[in-house]
Amino acid sequence: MWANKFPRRTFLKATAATAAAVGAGDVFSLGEWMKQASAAPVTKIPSLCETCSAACGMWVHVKNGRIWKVTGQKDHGQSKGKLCARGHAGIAQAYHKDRITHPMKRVGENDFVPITWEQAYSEIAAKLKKVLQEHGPDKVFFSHNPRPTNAFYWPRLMAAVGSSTIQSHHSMCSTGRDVAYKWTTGGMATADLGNTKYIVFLGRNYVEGLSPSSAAGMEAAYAKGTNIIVVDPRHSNACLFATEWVPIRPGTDLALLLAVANVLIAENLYDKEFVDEWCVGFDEFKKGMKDYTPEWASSVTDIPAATIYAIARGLGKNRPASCIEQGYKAPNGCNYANGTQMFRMVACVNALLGNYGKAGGMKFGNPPKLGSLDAKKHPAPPKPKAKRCDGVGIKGEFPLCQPNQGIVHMMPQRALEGKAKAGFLYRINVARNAPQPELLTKGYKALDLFVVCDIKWSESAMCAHYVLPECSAAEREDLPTVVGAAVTMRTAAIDVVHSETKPLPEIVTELAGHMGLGKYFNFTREDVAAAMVKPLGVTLEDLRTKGTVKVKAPAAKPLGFNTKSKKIEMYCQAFADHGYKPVPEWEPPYAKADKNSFVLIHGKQGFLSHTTSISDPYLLAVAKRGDLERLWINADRAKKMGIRDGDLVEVSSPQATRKVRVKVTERVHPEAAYLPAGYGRFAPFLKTGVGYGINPNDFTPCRAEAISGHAMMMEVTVTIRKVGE
Ligand SMILES: Nc1nc2c(c(=O)[nH]1)N[C@H]1C(S)=C(S)[C@@H](COP(=O)(O)OP(=O)(O)OC[C@H]3O[C@@H](n4cnc5c(=O)[nH]c(N)nc54)[C@H](O)[C@@H]3O)O[C@H]1N2
Ligand SMILES: Nc1nc2c(c(=O)[nH]1)N[C@H]1C(S)=C(S)[C@@H](COP(=O)(O)OP(=O)(O)OC[C@H]3O[C@@H](n4cnc5c(=O)[nH]c(N)nc54)[C@H](O)[C@@H]3O)O[C@H]1N2
Ligand code: SF4
Ligand SMILES: [Mo]
Repeated sequence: MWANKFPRRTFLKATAATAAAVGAGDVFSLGEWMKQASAAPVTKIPSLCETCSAACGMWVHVKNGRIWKVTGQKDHGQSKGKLCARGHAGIAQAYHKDRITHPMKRVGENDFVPITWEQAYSEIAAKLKKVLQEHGPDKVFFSHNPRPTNAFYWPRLMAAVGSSTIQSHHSMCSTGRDVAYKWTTGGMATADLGNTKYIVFLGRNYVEGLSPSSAAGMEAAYAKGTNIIVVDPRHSNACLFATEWVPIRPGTDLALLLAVANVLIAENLYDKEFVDEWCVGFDEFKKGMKDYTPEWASSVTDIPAATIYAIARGLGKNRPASCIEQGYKAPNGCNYANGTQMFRMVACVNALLGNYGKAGGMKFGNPPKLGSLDAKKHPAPPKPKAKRCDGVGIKGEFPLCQPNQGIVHMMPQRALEGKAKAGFLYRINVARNAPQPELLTKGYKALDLFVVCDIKWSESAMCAHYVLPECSAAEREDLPTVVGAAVTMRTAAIDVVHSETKPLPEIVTELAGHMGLGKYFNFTREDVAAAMVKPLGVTLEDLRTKGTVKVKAPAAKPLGFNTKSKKIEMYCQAFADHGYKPVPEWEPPYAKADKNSFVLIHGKQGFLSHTTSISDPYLLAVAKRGDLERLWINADRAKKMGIRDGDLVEVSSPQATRKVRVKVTERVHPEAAYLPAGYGRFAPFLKTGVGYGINPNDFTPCRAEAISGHAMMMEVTVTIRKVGE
């Protein structure tokens, strides 16, 4: 790029000078420099990809102190030797134009000034103390996308402050699923795809919502003839490896599962012994399923009754090597009003198949256990007693939501209601990734203190009083973690690119010091890391050279369920106690299309992570080349509306109106319009990808589902009309 800015006359002069210098035997020539630079040795440093939660093991190849390329670690269970496009591109974040290079203080609308770390810490500490004095720790919250290092440091600081509102990103991701499993099976079991004979995916898309190993696993299962049923209103790329695509009306998977249970029971295809031994409440459950026939479900789901019978019988006849895959975000992790009960049904249908702990069924993980700091030498702060400010665990609000997940997307609303006063965000961009960004932005700005720690500018950072710049993944060593029966750790591949950025452990420790809470941080990150790996017989040096180190798998645990009854709760007493239906019943989604409207669904594209990677110039180029930002609408409906492929349309809901081009296709249910999820950023400080494509969250109101509190991100109908250029 520099050559573009190089005036031609200077360039000619420089070339002549270089030629003369080379003639005189001087090594200073561009050609010589390039030869030396490319011949420079390459060092391979183990790291972990930070671009999505799969955290694949990678080797960073470093040449002349700069990142040259990355490759996947073979021994790491997520990457298995490969990385996806996002991983290859994401490592370049270190050099990204949108990096935050100094601690910043907001002095006006979209107006920030750089300050010193010392000033940032002192001012944050003073303001936080004021909030604590005036309102107590009940009104302080912390939200993050948990990774090993921040999951250790930030909650410890929050506990020291006395706050108990610690939230992960899950209310925008999988809280519906996680709450349902917690109260039904005591935790999440995962499908044994390699050994199953018949598997049903409910929207879950291993090929686009991916890790390299998930996509490869699905391909391998398909190649060996596994029956793979993909239920999705959209023909997603997972259908490449599906025996059958079953299009479904958005938000109605619950009805499908009620009918599958009905058939398994009515046709005696369920595993009676397993149910007798391991389930509670089967009689009530059986009674509850009685009227949910496939004929009934067909009218709700728009799936032919014959297909529903075929799915139920396919599952029943192949049990226990058959299952409903556990799901993630799709379709109900956080997407529809009936999400939590839908996932209760996934757990219950798997129970009817008696597949828990069996080959080809559902298996619980048994990870090796990491150690922790010696509590005598390094006393942890006492467990905070403060009331949470997101309503979690509170009777009448969200008593059954996971306390380690919380309800992150409702905090701006709670700030507007005066229920929250100070907030800290780490590695999370709620203002863009949750519904109704305008409201979120307004709410965050209403806080007395709002601090965001990120590596790049984001929509959330734009709302903050203080922005703390972390150094990027390639520039830091982090705490170890386990993956399968192995330990893995990120190590620093390059020096920090911007000298004023810091790794998180330093930031938290120094901030704690300014709060007068330094006694809870009397250790280094290395001390913590060493304590974590010690019981597994691994050293930090092992990890720094090998990246991922296999350890002995813990002895297999006998089958068991971590619920109150120690069984699978087909009838859930806790649900009954809190006024929720103890046996799942049909509840329609809020959003229903009519002849003038569509339910707006969305989903991942394999080369983008949420909305962040569209700011990568290479991935943006891929999107632009393939017109991949388009809204999908069904060909028949498009024809009736006079809309042709490539037309510009206006999409409207009560929350927003946006313009986008359409992809007219047979690959989407007539009542759904599908928007790829990774577009439409608006933070004014971003230099790449801003304003390209549109974000589904703009259309959806910000609300919390009744049981688990998730964001119901697909509960919205939109109208679509063709507009001129
Ligand atoms: N490329 C990429 N991969 C990722 C990520 C990423 O950002 N990018 N993020 C990671 C994360 S955090 C997550 S949570 C996972 C998410 O992984 P998934 O849950 O597999 O992915 P999504 O794309 O969110 O799922 C949306 C799918 O649900 C379908 N769908 C919509 N409504 C319904 C419905 O009513 N019923 C059914 N059956 N299907 C429906 C959509 O058409 C779409 O295909 O992906 C992970 N992997
Ligand atoms: N439109 C849309 N909305 C979505 C989704 C979507 O695909 N599209 N996906 C949904 C799902 S499944 C999820 S899980 C959530 C995810 O939502 P988030 O948890 O917000 O995840 P990301 O968008 O990946 O990243 C958030 C922020 O982390 C910052 N970051 C990256 N690396 C680092 C680092 O090393 N240190 C620090 N301090 N910051 C870093 C990024 O710059 C970014 O601003 O979004 C949900 N919402
Ligand atoms: S799946 Fe891709 S983006 Fe996610 S961690 Fe692995 S390489 Fe990185
Ligand atoms: Mo997610």
